[in-house]
Amino acid sequence: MPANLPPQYYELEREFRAERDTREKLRMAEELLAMMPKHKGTDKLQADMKAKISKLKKDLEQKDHQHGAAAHVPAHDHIDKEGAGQVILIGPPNCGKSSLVDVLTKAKPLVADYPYSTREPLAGMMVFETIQFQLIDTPPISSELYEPYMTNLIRAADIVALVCDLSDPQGTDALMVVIEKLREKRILLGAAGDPPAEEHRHIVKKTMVLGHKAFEGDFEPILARLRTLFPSLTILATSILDDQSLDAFRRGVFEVMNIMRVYTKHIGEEPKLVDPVILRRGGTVADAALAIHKEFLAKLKFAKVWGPGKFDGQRVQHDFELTDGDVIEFHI
Ligand SMILES: Nc1nc2c(ncn2[C@@H]2O[C@H](COP(=O)(O)OP(=O)(O)OP(=O)(O)O)[C@@H](O)[C@H]2O)c(=O)[nH]1
Ligand SMILES: [Mg+2]
Repeated sequence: MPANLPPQYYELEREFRAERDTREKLRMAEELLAMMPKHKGTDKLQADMKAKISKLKKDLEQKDHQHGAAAHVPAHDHIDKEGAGQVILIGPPNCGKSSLVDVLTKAKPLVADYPYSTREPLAGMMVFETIQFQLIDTPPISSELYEPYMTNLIRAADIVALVCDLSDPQGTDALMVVIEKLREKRILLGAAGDPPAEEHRHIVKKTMVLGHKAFEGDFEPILARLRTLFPSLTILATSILDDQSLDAFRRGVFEVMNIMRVYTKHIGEEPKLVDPVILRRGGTVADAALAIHKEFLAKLKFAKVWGPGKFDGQRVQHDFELTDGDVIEFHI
């Protein structure tokens, strides 16, 4: 019986054979298996791929074990998420990624006036009003360097902040190298949504673009070029020397994350306006209750809400849509 595999299968299989990084190879093998139509004609192929997956897993375990035993080399391809969202800063060498993480968080990455200074990822927390976002500083991406673990790190992040050096006349060319490199790894930088049909195996990573080292020299033309190159993306001009631009970045992350904050209060008490429940925009009273506890939602009778566009203490039902900054009092 013919296997009837889709053409994309053969394409991915070629990449799979060429790939040298074990973790990436394992990911591809799993993707290949998922792509196989499940019928008699592919029984043998499926079994072969399952065997390859199990061998790759074993190799990976062995590698991790060796690393662990030898020098406790940390695995760089995963950083536990903290806060309301994880933002990975990526870009060409020397564009200012580490400087941004340095001024926006308490982390202390190496900042240097020479390229390729960052060798490994480093996370820090950035405060935005009443919540925090996790920023990840990363090694540069260029035609000379691509750390294989970057693929998994970027895939896992909530948002990519693509940093372009506005003081470098070749800044946008260097950016294109980054974009192409990621396309090879089947990551498209864009607004959220499905990848174009011809690239359906790619994932689209929500991206914002930072025109960095702004407000000095002749920065406007490159900024304008960024706007032309990425018409659908949020583009911000930033400088570590300009606090207003850094505040705009904090808010920009919040906007691109497409989340909102809802503050809960006990009956008869004043709201404390700290530690909000984080919801997707457009979330309802029921979503807020569920975010607290499943049982809470089951017991909920109604809620009272304070916020713009509502009567103070307006009594609302489960499907009432909340907005950022609302205060809510649950009645169970
Ligand atoms: N004028 C100006 N210089 C900046 C700004 N941000 C960073 N720099 C300088 O740019 C250089 C590179 O900064 P880094 O933060 O180390 O750059 P990076 O992107 O982390 O570099 P790699 O880790 O090597 O890829 C340093 O000399 C910084 O002082 C800025 O907003 N304005
Ligand atoms: Mg750096």
